[in-house]
Order: sequence, then structure tokens, then C-alpha cells
Amino acid sequence: EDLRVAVVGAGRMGADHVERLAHRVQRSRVSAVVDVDAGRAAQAASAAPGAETFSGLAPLLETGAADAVLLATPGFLHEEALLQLIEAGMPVLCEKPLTPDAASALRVVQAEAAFGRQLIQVGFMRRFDAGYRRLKEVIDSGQLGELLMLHHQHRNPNTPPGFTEEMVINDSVVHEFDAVRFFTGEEIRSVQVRVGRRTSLGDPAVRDPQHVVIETSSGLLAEVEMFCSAQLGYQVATQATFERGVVAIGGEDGLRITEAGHTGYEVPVGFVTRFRAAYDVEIQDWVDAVHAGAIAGPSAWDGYATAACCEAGVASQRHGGAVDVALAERPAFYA
Ligand code: ISE
Repeated sequence: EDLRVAVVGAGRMGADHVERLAHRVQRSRVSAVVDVDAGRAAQAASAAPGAETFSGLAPLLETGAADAVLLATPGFLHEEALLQLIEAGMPVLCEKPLTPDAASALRVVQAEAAFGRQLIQVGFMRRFDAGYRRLKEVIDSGQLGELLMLHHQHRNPNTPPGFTEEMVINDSVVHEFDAVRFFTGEEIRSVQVRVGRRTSLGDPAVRDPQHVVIETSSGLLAEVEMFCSAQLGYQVATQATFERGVVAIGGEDGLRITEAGHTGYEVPVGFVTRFRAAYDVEIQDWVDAVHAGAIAGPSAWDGYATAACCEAGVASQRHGGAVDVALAERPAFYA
């Protein structure tokens, strides 16, 4: 039997996931699309034959039209929805962020721990990217010795309307917080954000680019160039420095095109294209895990821990200096 998935939130990511579930993911189908905007719900649902549309989560849950939910509404709507879904015992893939701040994320963690089983997977799709997985294997194998440092570049073409200074951290650098935790298997101890020379080509309300230094619990340093209005397209790359070598991922992995007077690689236009394959693997793994009754991807704890890092990052943006990350005790449930 196909898993009946309801996609809640039919914006950019929601609509992309509808298309993915309808055409590329096996053993699942989109049974419902939920959005307050009926036109947007209908538009997204048109890519998935047989999908019903709903205006909210409550009517969806009442009809029993779904076995699992893919939550792709804006982050500020997640807490209420997640608490309802936990109560209903419904497996959910929640797009990042889990919630917009650490206190609300912790409430979700506690509700899930009280429920007693992992229901939530957080949409940190980079963990499913082929390059990320290869690098993680090299780190874990020890073949190049100890990992010493991580250098990240995260460049977006420009900022969407309404993008704020805090979103540089909460929306964008949140991925590197998760990446550093994924690669090292450690929590993050402190975060420092500095702003140097600024581009004249971005939104004047957003200082750009920003440089972030992350320190893990054992003292490993990672740094991030976060450039939100980089003009050139979308680039996410990492270089990892080991005792006996360096590994680079996220470089030139697309087509190399040679034409009159020029040779070079295409730059993806945005994250939906850059991480298309990673999203496919992420959603297929999640569907398979729900079928098997054992969700194991990035958890609500990862959502909470990264939200705490974001708070430290925003505090450092405002006041300077390295800011310690304060985490609540991790429920044994997430060990
Ligand atoms: C966006 O929300 C994402 O999640 C992308 O992965 C990230 O690269 C971008 O900076 C964010 O705005």
C-alpha cells in the first residue's frame, strides 16, 4: 500500500515536495494538500492526481485522509501544528526550522519524548547530499587522521523580499550549525558572528556577507562565509582539513560546458535545484522509514539544538563576541 502523505503548506518547498512525492518517490502518494490559500492548495494539488485539498490541519486530521504529514508551512506556524500531530501520533517530516526559537523547539522535544517514539524528522536535507555523506564517511573512517577544521561557503544569489538580518542566521546559517553537528557528532559550544566589508549589491537592511565562527564541545573550529546576495547563483561548499589531507565537497559537480571562448561549470540557480537529489533521497528515506515504523533521520533534538545555536548567533550579530550556546539536558529518548 502506498503511504498517503498530506503536504501542509503549498509554498515553494511544499509545491516542490508535492511534485517529488507524485513523480519520483516510491511507495507513496500525495493524498492531500493543505493551505489557507485555497488557490495555492489547488495549484499545488494539480501536480498530484487524486489529491484532496484542505484549508487547515484540523479538517485534514478529522477525515483521516493521511498516514503521514510533510509540514512545509513557515516556521512560526510549526509549533502548534507539531503539537497537534504528536497528539495524533502522526509521523511528520518538518521542513526547517523546527520552530523559530529554542524555547518553542524544546516544548516540541518534550512533547515527543512524552509520546515515547520518534515521530518527527527535521528537513536538514544536506545530510542526504552525496558529497556530505562521502565526507562524513571519510571523517568517521579516520583514513586521513583526525578532523581539524571545517570551512564552509554558503552563497545565495540574493535575498527574497522580507529577508531580515536575523534570517541570515535563522534561515541560512542554521544549515551549517546542523552540518557541523552532523560531521563532528558533537554539540556546538559557542558561536561568533562578525561583519566586515559589505557588498553594495544587497538589501541595505541586511549586513552582508557575514562570517561565523563555530566551536564544538571538543574545541574543533568551523567557519562559515554566509553571503546572501552573492549574485552568481547558489553555492554551498565545504573544505575539511584533516591531519593528513584535505577534502572538498560541493565544488564543480555539474556539467562542464565548453563553448566559444569559454569553458566552465554551471552554477545552480537556487537550493531547490542544487539539493534536488538530496531532497529526493531525504523524502524516499523518510517514506521507507514510516513504512517500517522507525523514523531515524534528523530529529526534533537536532531542530532544538540548532535553534539554540541560532539564538547565540543572533545575539553575537547584535552585541559582538563569542556567545555560548546553552542547551537543556537531552532527554535519554534522543540518545
Ligand atoms: C533557505 O531557507 C534554505 O533553507 C536554503 O537551504 C538556504 O541555502 C537559504 O540560505 C535559506 O534562505
